[in-house]
Amino acid sequence: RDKQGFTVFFTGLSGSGKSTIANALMVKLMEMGGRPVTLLDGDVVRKHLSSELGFSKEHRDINIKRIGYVASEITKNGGIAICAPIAPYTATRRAVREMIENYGAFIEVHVATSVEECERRDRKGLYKLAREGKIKEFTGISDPYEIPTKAELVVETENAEVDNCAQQVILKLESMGLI
Ligand code: GGZ
Repeated sequence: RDKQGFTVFFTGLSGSGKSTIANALMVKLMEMGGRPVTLLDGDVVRKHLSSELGFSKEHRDINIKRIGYVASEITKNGGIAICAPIAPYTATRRAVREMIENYGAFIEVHVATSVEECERRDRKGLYKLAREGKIKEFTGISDPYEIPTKAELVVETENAEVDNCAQQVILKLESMGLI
C-alpha cells in the first residue's frame, strides 16, 4: 500500500452529533475506495466489546483503551478506523493517540456542540433523565467533559449540516496527505 493507515477519533458530548458525522464520513471514505473503513461507534462498542462496563472514570478509561487498541490494529494494517465515543478525559485521549501514532496518523476531531444545545435537542431523552437524577454520572451534567485543546479539527454543528461537517474532515485528511 502506498498510503499509511489512520484513525479519525471523534470526541464530544452525548447527542453532539458524533455518530451521525462519523457515519457520513464512513460513507464518503468507502465511496473513495482503496482502504477498508471500520467504524467503532460508542453505542456498538458498548454492546459488543464493553457490555460489562459502566460510566465511572475507571470504566470509561477501559472502554476508550479497548477502542484505541482495536483502532491501532486497524491502523497498523493500513486501514482506516473511525471512532466515536464521548472520551471525556484528556489523558486517556492522549494515551490512545500515542498508541496509534506508533503505526499511523491520529486525527482527533472535537464535535464541539455545547451542552446547552445537546440538552435542548435531547434526542434520546437522556439529559432529562440526568437532570432528574435517574442517570448518574452523566457527562456534561453530573460528570466531567475535558475540552480538547489539541484536536486536529474542531467541528461546530450548530450552523452546519452533517454532510458539511463530514466534508470538513475529508478536507483535513486531504491536507494531511492521508487520502
Ligand atoms: C454519558 C451515557 C451515560 C452516562 C449512558 N454518561 O447518546 P448516547 O447515549 O447514545 O451516547 C452515550 C453513550 C456514551 O458511551 P461512550 O462509550 O461513548 O462513553 S465513554 O466514552 O465516556 O466511555 C449515551 C449513553 O452511552 N450513556 N449513560 N452516564 N453517556
